[in-house]
Amino acid sequence: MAKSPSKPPSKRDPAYLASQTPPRGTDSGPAIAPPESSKDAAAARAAEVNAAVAAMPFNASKAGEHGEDSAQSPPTGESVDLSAAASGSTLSEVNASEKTGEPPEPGACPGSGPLDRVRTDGRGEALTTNQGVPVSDNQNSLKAGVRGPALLKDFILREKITHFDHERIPERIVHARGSGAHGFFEAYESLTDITAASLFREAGKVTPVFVRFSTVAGERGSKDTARDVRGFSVKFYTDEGNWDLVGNNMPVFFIQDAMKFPDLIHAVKPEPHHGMPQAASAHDTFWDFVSLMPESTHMLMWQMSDRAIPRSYRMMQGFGVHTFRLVNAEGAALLVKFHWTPKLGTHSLVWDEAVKISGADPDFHRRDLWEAIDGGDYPEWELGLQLFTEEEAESFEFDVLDSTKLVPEELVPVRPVGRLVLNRNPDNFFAETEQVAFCTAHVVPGIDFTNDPLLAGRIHSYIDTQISRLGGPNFHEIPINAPIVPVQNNQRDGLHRQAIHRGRVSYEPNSLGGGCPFQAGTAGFVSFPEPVAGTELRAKPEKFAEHFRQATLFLDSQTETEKAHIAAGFRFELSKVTVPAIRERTVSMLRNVSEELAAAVAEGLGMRELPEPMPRLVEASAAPMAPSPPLSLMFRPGDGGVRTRRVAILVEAGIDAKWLSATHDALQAAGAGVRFVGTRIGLYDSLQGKAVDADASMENAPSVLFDGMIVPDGADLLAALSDDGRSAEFVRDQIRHCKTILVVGTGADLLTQAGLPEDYEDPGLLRADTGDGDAVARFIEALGKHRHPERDADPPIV
Ligand code: HDE
Repeated sequence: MAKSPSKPPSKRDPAYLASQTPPRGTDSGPAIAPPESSKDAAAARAAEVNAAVAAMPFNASKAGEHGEDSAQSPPTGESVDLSAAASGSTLSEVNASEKTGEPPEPGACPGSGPLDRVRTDGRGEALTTNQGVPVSDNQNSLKAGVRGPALLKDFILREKITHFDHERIPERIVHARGSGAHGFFEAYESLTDITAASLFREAGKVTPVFVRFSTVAGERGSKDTARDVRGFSVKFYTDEGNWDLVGNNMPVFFIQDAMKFPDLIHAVKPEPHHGMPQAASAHDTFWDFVSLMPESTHMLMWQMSDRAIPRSYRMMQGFGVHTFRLVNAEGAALLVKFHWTPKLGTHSLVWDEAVKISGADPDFHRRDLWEAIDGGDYPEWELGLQLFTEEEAESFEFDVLDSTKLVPEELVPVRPVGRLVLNRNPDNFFAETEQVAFCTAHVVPGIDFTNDPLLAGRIHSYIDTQISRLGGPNFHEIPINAPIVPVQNNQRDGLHRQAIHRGRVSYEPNSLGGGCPFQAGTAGFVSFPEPVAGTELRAKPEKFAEHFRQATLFLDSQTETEKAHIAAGFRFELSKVTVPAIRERTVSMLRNVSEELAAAVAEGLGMRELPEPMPRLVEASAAPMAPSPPLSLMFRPGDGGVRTRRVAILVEAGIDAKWLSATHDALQAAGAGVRFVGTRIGLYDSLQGKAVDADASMENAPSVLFDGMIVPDGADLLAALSDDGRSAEFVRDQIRHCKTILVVGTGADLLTQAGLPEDYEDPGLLRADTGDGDAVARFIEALGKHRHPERDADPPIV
């Protein structure tokens, strides 16, 4: 709110003075301010500052600081327009140089601009030191004679080595392994009736985002395909500041209270005595902990399911997990759960495949995301909201503040409100993906918290962890973290400060700085006025004590194949446990979810008898919850297309080049990524005489890296492939992992070599002759199904 300074009374008028010295000092000063019309720059500044200060004879905002009403409509702070001279640190700022530049425009904050302000490009440039000194020789250190000692004064060598010595920063304590990309969020419609959040203000509104996907337990260099929860963090750079939705690919969590998070993570991380296993929950300490924490049962169902081994980051859902609150401009609020739904559908790996991929390509998910975006296949998700009132929440049989529970879609449908598209890979992994700092405390007007006790701990933890990870309190200034709107406040100093704040005011209220930056009042973030009353205590609400009904709901909502994979997941993990009593305790917990599941796991572990069911805190109610189909991975098959699906065509000498290029072109036209896989890479003579160039080999690109494969026709080709034992193995893994296989003519022989009975059939196994014009179309259709559960068997058929 700008207003003009009022005129001082006449006896204070400089005209009243006989004489005065110009105000030059940084201490002491005259009794009467100099005239505003003064030609002397210092005097004019003193006059303007005095007038601005006089314009605020008292703090007019004070009256608005008290009482409940003012909490909901805090006053906007007073402010006065000041010239550059009056608001600056020094009159000498007019002496611009190539380094200082000109004084800024009012409100300037270049640290918040687009990233091009820091993007660096070395094209056509010579090498320099960090001080910009051109480097004449980047090969040799400075020595006394060619065989003489290196000299301490070699500042170029020392700068280079010193910087190198400090290139690493601490990795994230959880979610250390991850990959990120830029993109945008586009709102489908105006949600102003529900939330004041500016990103939902109108249909078509576009907000830039940075998204990071991650695993939880592994270290920064660990494999991508570990069985684990995946992080799904979205930083929205809204025009009212940054909003971070830091979610996971599963809608529930292991624990209910932040107090238990360090225990959970200590249990799942490599065991402290020998530092093993890496990126795996299949070990004693994890199962010891979770089997003593029955509230984790529901999450364990998700974690043992194929959700924990996604095919791609692009093919998994995301969830905000906690119940949040949306608040509109009138202050009316609704509770909300956030859902991300991938356009490509939800698809997963199978365990044997995930294990092999982790050897073949530990960067499997990182590569997949990067290649899809670079290839123009921009991954897309739809944001959905489950909206409900406090009264509705009261009526649910579970507590919406309990993060081990989800709100079934049958109870509250998911309303689609916008789409997220990732269309820009980062330029620099460290500067962007590694340094991005997500934080659940980063909310914007219109989005608020609830009292979920897990969320409370997160609101503290994320900022706190960045301070040690990113080296101080100014991590918000790192370009990837800076908002796109100006940052204006009185926080100052600290390690690595980038902003150079003009002026001498770093407090509020002030009048010396014209009151700026002033408090935004109702235009700012106003916390939702949730009534709070209660006794200080450490306890949980009663409804938190029910631990098994939603675990059963999840299991009952799965297809038979998914159920079998869940049982196999428990079997594998518990088989890695060394202490039988931990296995037994876990199985006793599973008896409260499903007798069938507990029996299957016990059988798989060779247990002779089932342990007693774990005592429940709440008696099982008679009727289980009705299955919720959206909880199955199969519920979202995607559009059935094959875009970005990877197909291997085996090649060897004697390949029919004409057939090969027609097949390749048809697959590529459908959007699939095709590789010619030979027994080695390089050139092979085709039937037509011309060479075919294999860009991959069975050694460098094994079968697990492909969603489907084709074995071409040809006696010579078959003979050459059959000489290499890896050919049958290549086919065997495709069979075992229920992938789409097309064998043309003699190619069928490799199926037999892989151990498949000759009369075996299923919808994913296609046989054709070279002349069969329909074969590729049938292959593409089958490939669109992702996988063929009809072939799934435990133990596998080959
Ligand atoms: Fe996190 N979590 N977390 N978490 N979390 C971190 O913050 C924490 C929780 C999640 O891509 C850390 O910047 C506590 C639930 C993701 O950079 C740390 C609690 C959910 C990421 C932290 C939780 C998550 C993190 C480590 C219990 C799903 C990766 C580095 C009170 C909704 C963000 C960092 C990225 C990262 C603490 C529980 C998701 C230590 C204390 C529940 C996706 O601050």
